[in-house]
Amino acid sequence: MKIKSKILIIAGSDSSGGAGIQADIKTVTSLGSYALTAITAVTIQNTKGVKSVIAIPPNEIKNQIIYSAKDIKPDAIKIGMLHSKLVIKKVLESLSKLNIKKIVLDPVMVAKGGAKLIDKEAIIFLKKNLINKVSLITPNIPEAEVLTGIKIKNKEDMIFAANKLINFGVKNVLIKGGHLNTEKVDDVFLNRSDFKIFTSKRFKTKNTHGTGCTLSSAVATFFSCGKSIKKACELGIKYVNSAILTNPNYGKGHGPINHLNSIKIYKRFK
Ligand code: PXL
Repeated sequence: MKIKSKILIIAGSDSSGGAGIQADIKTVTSLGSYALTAITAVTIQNTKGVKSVIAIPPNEIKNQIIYSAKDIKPDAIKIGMLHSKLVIKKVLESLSKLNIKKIVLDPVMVAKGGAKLIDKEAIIFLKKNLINKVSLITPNIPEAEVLTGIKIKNKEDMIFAANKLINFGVKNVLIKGGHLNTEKVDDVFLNRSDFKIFTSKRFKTKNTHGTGCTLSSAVATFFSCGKSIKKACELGIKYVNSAILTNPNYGKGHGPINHLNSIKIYKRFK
């Protein structure tokens, strides 16, 4: 198979392999594209929770981005865990040197078990300086609440919050409804001229670790290949749903999803 596009992933490492940069690389690869990476932090974790977070020096994050992406030019960028204001500053400096238009930001804040992956000062800085410079942001309900100050209890609140984010200067937003206690899952997509609610079946499983990372990487990949941002969201949601449905049930806590759901292995490698 010919490689379709190149994606630069800027995110944290998850040693359990289900979320973070591991989920991102698996997603980009399983959807037929090439992944290059800049690691922002190393988390030590398993399916039961995060044991520790080790920060990579901000300048080294910038160096990873520039040194690799100046050589192999990405078609799109996916940004995940950015834990401090200085890290965000260095990422912004790097982006201004690369001139890549397609950027998807997953405003990662808290891991599944509740561990904080970003500090307060960084959230304020991200809201002011980063969310309006990317193509799309993909907050979940708690992240959308923090970014907007709106308490989100239902679909109408999600739409209200999405509008507020657009008024902040965000180009496209996809608020993911998985955290609401609803029978089906509604994800709200909005920009200045378009609005769409993607409704999915809710799967009864604890194995949803890394769904946010996976979705934003999938959207970045489809977007990089020429799909519209809305279509890329639709296809990304489809990929994640299929990955949840076929999850391998690994570990004793919140297990990973099946990133390989899109892959067929040639007979000659069996
Ligand atoms: O799902 C958010 C997330 C992002 N990045 C890293 C993570 C997690 C959740 O565990 O570990 C590195």
